[in-house]
Amino acid sequence: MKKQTKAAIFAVTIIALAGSVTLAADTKITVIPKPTQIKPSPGHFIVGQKTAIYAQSGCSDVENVAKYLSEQLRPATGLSLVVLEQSKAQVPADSFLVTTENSDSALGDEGYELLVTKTNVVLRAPKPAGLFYGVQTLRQLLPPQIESRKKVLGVDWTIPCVEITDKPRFEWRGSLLDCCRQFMTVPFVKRYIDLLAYHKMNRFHWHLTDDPGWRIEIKKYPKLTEISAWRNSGPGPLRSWDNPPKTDEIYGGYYTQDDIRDIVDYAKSRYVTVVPEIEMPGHSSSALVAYPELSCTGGPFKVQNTMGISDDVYCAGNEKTFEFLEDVLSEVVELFPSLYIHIGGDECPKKRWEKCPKCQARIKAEGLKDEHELQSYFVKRIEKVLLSKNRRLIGWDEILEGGLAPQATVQSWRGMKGAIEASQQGHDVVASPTSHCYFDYPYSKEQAASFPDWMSVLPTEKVYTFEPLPEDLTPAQQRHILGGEGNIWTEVAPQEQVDSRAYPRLTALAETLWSPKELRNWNDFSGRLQSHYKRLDVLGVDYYKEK
Ligand code: TNX
Repeated sequence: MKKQTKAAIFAVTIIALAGSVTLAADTKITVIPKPTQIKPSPGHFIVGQKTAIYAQSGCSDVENVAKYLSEQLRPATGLSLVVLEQSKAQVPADSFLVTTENSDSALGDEGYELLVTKTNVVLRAPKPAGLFYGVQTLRQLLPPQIESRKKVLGVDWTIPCVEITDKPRFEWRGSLLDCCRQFMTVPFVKRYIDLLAYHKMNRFHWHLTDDPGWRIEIKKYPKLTEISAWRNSGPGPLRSWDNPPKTDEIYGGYYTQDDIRDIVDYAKSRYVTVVPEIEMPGHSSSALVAYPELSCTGGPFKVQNTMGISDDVYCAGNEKTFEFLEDVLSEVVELFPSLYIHIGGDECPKKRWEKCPKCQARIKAEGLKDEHELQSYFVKRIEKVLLSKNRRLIGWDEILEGGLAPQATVQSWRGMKGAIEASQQGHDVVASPTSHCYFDYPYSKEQAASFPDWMSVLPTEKVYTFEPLPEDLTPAQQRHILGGEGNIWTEVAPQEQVDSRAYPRLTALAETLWSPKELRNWNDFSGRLQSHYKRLDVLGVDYYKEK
């Protein structure tokens, strides 16, 4: 690199650090998450009637990104930008070029470089995922009205001239959505995924089974959707254990296997991997309502219609439990291409196991010390099932108790302790501590007054301080930290409230997981967020308005 170029990059970095990059035409680059490197220059590119999109020839994934770009721009502009195959090395004037050719391999699987000049827009990336993220940046470089689904008149569709080089800090940038405590419709789930992709997030952690409802169709066990998916609560936030609902109104729902395939495909086209979560051994009582023979006591049970954790869990001494779960997981892996399958593993009360003759016999036969080791035995058996299907197990940090399954990945939620322990043991980690990543919690003290008392206050500014890499880890241990997740548990968040739980906190998390640590600056971010709100407004996101 030339000395001059280096100096220029340095100068721009300084400007970028100091605040939003201000351009000659008074256009600000307010992209969230903040790109690694931004070099603005005067002028802008105008998207108009004659603008074309050229895509590298012979690569369907690249062509799909080009088509996606055209589709994103069509409704608001009313322009149908043609997607053409690139035939010459030269980029014609008044066009976009989308290509994986001649890109810098150091940008990795998800990075991209974007060069906007007055004559054209060149988007290069080593891999199609990077091109997809380049398109997300382009959307945010255009006026906010670009997100309108209806034609907008009187707006100049300009993109400021700029050179952006960008790649993510972490490979796992996720969000959990709990569709058990509250059922969410298929279009809503797709929109949730869309908004994740818009913020360059790439994992949708789908919480599909829990005490208050089982939400995934399993062909071999039809009673899971006939019985376990429905509860007597009516709609709305769940009430507490000691104050059950005063109605018998049926509430629930489930996703058919066709729904799931549809959602998984949709997510794939947005470079989002859907990681399903099938809870075991605890948080599983909805399954026991339909199949009480899998419990320690034999039931009968009712689908829980309140918050709280059920004492009834899968019997760990009964072979039928493992047959059932193996069958369920066989159907799950057919539906979800994700390498990782989440098995929950959190908050499993040991009360039933302590009194259950079968569980006690298992402890004895396997030479286990106690019920914690019985849970570890359970998880290790399930890991073998997943490994035999070429999948990897991920579970909440309780799976550390009684000994970690040999190849398990740990999702740390009770602080970062689990993350540290697991990575020190050489295991991969996804970090989502309640302190920074629980977006079901209230934003403020005032809001907290009407929320369950286990929840602490989590303003966006605190989310922005989230650091997934604990300092006291060695570099080798740090490499085990894959990234993080923002979790939307929904005990008290029906579908219509999910937006305001997630946003703006997810925008802050997206930046902590994508952007270089050195660029982190709350004042700069909150300035960009003010502009970003205009985009969220047009997207129809009902974000929470923090004072
Ligand atoms: C803890 S996080 C849970 C969830 C609840 C959440 C509420 C975790 C692994 N378990 O079941 O919904 O707290 O904040």
